Amino acid sequence: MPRTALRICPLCEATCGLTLTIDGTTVTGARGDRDDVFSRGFICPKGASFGALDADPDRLRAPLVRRDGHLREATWAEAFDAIAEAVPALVRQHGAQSVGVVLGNPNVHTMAGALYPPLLLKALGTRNLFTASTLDQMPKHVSSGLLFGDPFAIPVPDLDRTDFLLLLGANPVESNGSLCTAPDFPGLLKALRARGGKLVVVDPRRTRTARLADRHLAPRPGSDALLLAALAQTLLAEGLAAPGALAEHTDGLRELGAALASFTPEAVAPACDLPADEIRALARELAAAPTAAVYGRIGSCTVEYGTLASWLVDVLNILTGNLDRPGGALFPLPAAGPRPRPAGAGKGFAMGRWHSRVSGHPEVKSELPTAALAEEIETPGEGRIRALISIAANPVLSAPDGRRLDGALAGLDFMVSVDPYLNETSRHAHVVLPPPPPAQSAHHDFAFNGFAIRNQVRYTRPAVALEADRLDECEIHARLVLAVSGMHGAAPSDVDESVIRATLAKETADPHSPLHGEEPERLAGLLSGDNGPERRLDLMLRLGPYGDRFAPALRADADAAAGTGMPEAGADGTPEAALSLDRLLAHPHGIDLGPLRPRLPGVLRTRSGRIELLPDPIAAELPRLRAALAERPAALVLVGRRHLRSNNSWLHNVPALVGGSNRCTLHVHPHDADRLGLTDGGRARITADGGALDVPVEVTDTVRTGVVSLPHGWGHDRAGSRLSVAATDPGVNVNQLLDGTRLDPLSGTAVLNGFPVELEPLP
Ligand SMILES: Nc1nc2c(c(=O)[nH]1)N[C@H]1C(S)=C(S)[C@@H](COP(=O)(O)OP(=O)(O)OC[C@H]3O[C@@H](n4cnc5c(=O)[nH]c(N)nc54)[C@H](O)[C@@H]3O)O[C@H]1N2
Ligand SMILES: Nc1nc2c(c(=O)[nH]1)N[C@H]1C(S)=C(S)[C@@H](COP(=O)(O)OP(=O)(O)OC[C@H]3O[C@@H](n4cnc5c(=O)[nH]c(N)nc54)[C@H](O)[C@@H]3O)O[C@H]1N2
Ligand code: SF4
Ligand SMILES: [Mo]
Repeated sequence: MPRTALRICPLCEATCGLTLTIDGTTVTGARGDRDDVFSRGFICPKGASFGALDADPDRLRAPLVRRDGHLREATWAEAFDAIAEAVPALVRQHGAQSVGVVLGNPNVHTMAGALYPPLLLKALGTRNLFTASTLDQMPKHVSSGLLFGDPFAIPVPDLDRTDFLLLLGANPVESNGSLCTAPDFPGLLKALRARGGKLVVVDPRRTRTARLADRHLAPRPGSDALLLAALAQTLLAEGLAAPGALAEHTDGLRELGAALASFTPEAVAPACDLPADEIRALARELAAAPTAAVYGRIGSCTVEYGTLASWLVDVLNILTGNLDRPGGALFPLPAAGPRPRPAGAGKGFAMGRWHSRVSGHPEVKSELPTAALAEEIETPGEGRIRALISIAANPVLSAPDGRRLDGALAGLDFMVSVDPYLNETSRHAHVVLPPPPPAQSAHHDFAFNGFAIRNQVRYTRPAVALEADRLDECEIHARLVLAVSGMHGAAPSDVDESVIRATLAKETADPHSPLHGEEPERLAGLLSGDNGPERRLDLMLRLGPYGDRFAPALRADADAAAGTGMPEAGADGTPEAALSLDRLLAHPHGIDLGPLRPRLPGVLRTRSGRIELLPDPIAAELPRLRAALAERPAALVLVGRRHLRSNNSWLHNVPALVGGSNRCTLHVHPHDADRLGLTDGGRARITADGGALDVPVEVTDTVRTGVVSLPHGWGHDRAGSRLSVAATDPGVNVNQLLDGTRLDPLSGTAVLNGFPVELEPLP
């Protein structure tokens, strides 16, 4: 008899609740869970293919260990023995920096990826950390770090209530949103318009999102910072800036006017290739909207002035008084996150505390640019990376100059990949540790609840029991931590228990905590959960903003002993919000914690305890932006694109998700095609800093003139991978066009959009 089970979808940031149909141990279907408190039944084609992805025959079933140059199946014990033998020895001989760590995107989609990498890094003591952030949202972390003192204090647009949404460089109808977790983003945009709100989309392509908009502006790629600066300048110059209550928490309002004075609409219009009148009109509309939110993503981050653009997004939210108010952009309060702290001065946000060895890139958030990984492996000298631990990452396709990185990985002394596939990156590993298919994993969104448009909390236990000979990914990570830290063979639960003890020791020592003076050991004994990760989730929920803080158990004891009650728990003071794992398990479709609420000034961790509107590193970047006004733009630049049925580099192996319009083709505007002698269905050679690619051409006016578009995550033609479906239509790796030198300097983020290319027809 088929049964059903719930599973939060891990395939994009929307985190939809799915109802899986399961026959035996096979997922035979997936539909949206109509009772999910957040997604209410929404599903997209990726979620609907959950079963096919889960059962992909190319998924690795057992660990692989390299012997005599060949990767062969091995037992888990053999795999971890190999790691415990190699890594500590390398560290002893060459130091902690000789081990690099790469963390890829799916780490934010697994519980393991949230709970263990910090422990792994601590155990290794390496500063050579590279993540997907420097191919993605690092500019936003930097701008939030500088403005608010906390790189994770990222305001999200209040899609449910806003009257005006200005959306730049994002295509949520295909991506389903990012740094804005909102199931059915397309439906929310339609609802916004249906209630009389306005949507303005800024994108050099007429995307499916742009087609939903009241207005679509198609500027020259890379010019968002200029456009946004001109919007801010207009507000300030025309007396339209109205920060309202924010003013009392904000420094630098007066200085901002002078800093942006030269970015008038007329000054930026040629570089943006937009009429000055239209920029001015947009600024006035933004100011006039009862509530409004400005939101920028990939197309405004992975560009030359990504940090400035990210900063200006929030400058506009502040100048219009929309930051931290309903209908504007608000700070979420996730259930498993820290409790809000009292307002006051914080430690501030420091960058550049150390630098990369070869090119001297400043660290940001303890990370170095992923674009610099290859040179850190290749360049001889003290501190060279000799071993790499890659978790859920495929930088050979996702980062600039994959060919160089491919070569560099091949030269490593030792490499571990935690990955379900043998792909372009993991094929270089000496040990591959495959996590189980997603139906066999529990799920909670530690990362995305912090960016969700509604506070809510959900947890799903494994929908299918873990197969024999499989290890849960949390256990894989825990064993990895033990293997590199000289504790090989200890129980993986020791890793979790030591975190629990350390957290409780800190909590009970805190005089402001209601748990001050309690016995950590006793509290640990009160935790529920079937395993280490569940116990840690229980702890985080109970200590979190809506947590019960152990009140029921302690109150029962206290009442019995002395009759003194514990303080009421929960953000809204109601026992209903008193969260714990047990409470969550009793609500399989999740618990709604309400709309986002204002959180200022409590979120601020700057040294001043105020919003620092014009921080020094930003002010120092503005002259560079000003200089861009005089630069002659390249004749042809490239931007990316995402397809609804794709996900970065790893979903091309599911037959239902590839083919049709999801192909690796170059979009070229008809005028450019005519000018260059290109034809629809023909082929072209595209050349840039990092190399040349031969690509099929699709002539379409959905891309503006002077811009071509090629998706990323393709190029599945390397020997030694095991991706049989993807290999039949491999596509090309767009990132081969880059040599890794183009970075947004403040954040170390690779410029993946708006770089110059040349194009010629192929016979
Ligand atoms: N040109 C260009 N390049 C880009 C982008 C772009 O827009 N344009 N986008 C960038 C962005 S935003 C990102 S986030 C990066 C993403 O790039 P990466 O961080 O490299 O992530 P993916 O390409 O998604 O590869 C994910 C890897 O994780 C593995 N995996 C899948 N599920 C699991 C799991 O449950 N556990 C584990 N351990 N592994 C798993 C997959 O097999 C795959 O090897 O790409 C970036 N690269
Ligand atoms: N289907 C699908 N969904 C995904 C992913 C996927 O690969 N496929 N990846 C996931 C990940 S890791 C992420 S980070 C998110 C990203 O989610 P989004 O930020 O929505 O990313 P994209 O869909 O790439 O949209 C970026 C848009 O920016 C435009 N653009 C390029 N350059 C510029 C510019 O200079 N200025 C402006 N204004 N626009 C520009 C591009 O034309 C493109 O339409 O999506 C996530 N969801
Ligand atoms: S929108 Fe994202 S989370 Fe929802 S079903 Fe699709 S891939 Fe899964
Ligand atoms: Mo991403």
